[in-house]
Amino acid sequence: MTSLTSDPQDNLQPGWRRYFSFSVDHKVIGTQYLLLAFCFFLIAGLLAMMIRAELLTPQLDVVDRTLYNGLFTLHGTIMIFMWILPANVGLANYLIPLMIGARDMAFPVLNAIAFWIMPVVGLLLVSSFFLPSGAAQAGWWSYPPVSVQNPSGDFINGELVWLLAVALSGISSIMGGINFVTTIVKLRAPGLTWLKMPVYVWTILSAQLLQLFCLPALTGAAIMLLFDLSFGTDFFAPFSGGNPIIYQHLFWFYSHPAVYVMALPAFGVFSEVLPVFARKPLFGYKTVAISSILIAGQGTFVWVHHMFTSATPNWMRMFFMASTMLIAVPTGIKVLAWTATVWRGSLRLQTPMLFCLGGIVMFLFAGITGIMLASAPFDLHVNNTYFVVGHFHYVVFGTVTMALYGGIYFWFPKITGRRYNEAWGKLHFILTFIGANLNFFPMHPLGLQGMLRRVASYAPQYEGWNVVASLGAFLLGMSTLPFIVNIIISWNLGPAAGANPWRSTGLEWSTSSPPPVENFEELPTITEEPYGYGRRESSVSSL
Ligand code: HEM
Ligand SMILES: [Cu+2]
Repeated sequence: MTSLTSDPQDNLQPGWRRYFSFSVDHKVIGTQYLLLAFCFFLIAGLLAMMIRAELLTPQLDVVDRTLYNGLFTLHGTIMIFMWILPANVGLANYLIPLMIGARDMAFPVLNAIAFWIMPVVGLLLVSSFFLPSGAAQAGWWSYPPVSVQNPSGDFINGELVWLLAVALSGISSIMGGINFVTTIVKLRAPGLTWLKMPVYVWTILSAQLLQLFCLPALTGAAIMLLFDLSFGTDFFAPFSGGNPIIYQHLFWFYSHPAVYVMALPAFGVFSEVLPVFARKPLFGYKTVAISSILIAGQGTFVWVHHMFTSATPNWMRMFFMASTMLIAVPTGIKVLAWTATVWRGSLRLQTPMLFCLGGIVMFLFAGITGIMLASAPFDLHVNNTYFVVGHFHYVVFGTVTMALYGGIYFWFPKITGRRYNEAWGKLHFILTFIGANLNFFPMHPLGLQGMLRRVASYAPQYEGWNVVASLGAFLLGMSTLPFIVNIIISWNLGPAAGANPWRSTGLEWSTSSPPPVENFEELPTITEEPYGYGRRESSVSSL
């Protein structure tokens, strides 16, 4: 065993001030990512409330069409690039070195640089609303030809700022990918073989390999599109001979796998939380671990399911329909394993567990509508309708945001050294679960009845379900209040948590809360399999 000395480079500021400093400690950076991402979650949520306020009635009454386009474009973009992705990176940054028994990430300075790019990305996106020509209006996918039209003639316009922001966030994420993959491959503690790694580490490895492999396609495409828009090139602009379909391929070559970059860490959180609150080992650990790599591998061969209506030849539709449906296999394995893990367990329904169970239920629903959409004949009918919007919100909110909440509650005692308030946590869960289903379920019947997405006004026949959805959205907006109050008060005044309040067997719980700068007093040596609940219950309770 190697003993560790503290690193003079860590420059830890006292108290909250450290989160505003250029720290290279992965725990500070992880928390910085989480705090930044949550602020932008609130901003994008506010944009969603404005969208839902407009959709409360069939007429155009709250905003004008130009602003509405900017609202949904920036809502989607900020939610993805400034909430889900960086929040996942933040949690992983905090946890990965602790879970593999390392003292930090492989490249701490690169880690800090990758983080500090993100506030710039967020500011660029939000500030674009204040440009004379307004924010980008081409939707979060920014398809040409809409995205290369510049009716205002201004050189600095919303679309240009949008493209810069997306390219920058891509550069930050590629830096992160290099760092995570190197850390997991090279810095595992002695004895931590591949098949002893916690499932969360497997999911982050899979997700970050996808970032490295696929993200350059989007970052490159965004830069090329920027040239088309601002410097008159014609890669994708159809009026001068460019090919807009190539842009769609490059966009989805990343943005489908991006769904797994967002969802795999959520699967990791479910796999960590369930065994602790069911007091049972994770069912089928090895299969669950390997299925993450399978999902990532298969996930790079399905992107054309977003392009069934883009003049795609039939053979291609058939291929991508089949490849998409095949992903249900490794995904189904996970759902089965989670079900078997809680089956006949002595469940403790505390807040992290509630969010994970709620998230799995909503993921099951998203999986079913996903299989429906994978079928090309069905997709031809509902493409560009609210059915699609409903489906992916069950993924990005119902699954990933719920898992993030669950993970934040679960690791809150580790990060802060304090306990959160359980009653406020449960209230938060109930409001969120009801709000989310009221908000996103009605989108499915609306889509099946033909209501198009990205419209600020609609035919009166759609009003009923839209009222339900908007009320659900406002409830969802309010649901964040007990969370914010709980986090702020508990972080300052909560009772001390101790090293291992959940009596978990995970390595991150074997060090103090919060962990010392160098994470472990001594580098641990790993001898046991993960998830020793039940098997090792007696030794655990002596902790
Ligand atoms: C907080 C609750 C949320 C509400 C009330 C909400 C509501 C909506 C609505 C109504 C639309 C459709 C706008 C339209 O087509 O006119 C939309 C689009 C979208 N939302 Fe959300 N959403 C929420 C959370 C999220 C989250 C967590 C994500 C995470 C990625 C997300 C990502 C998107 C994306 C990518 C679009 C598509 C934008 C586009 O069409 O270009 N949303 N949202
Ligand atoms: Cu996809």
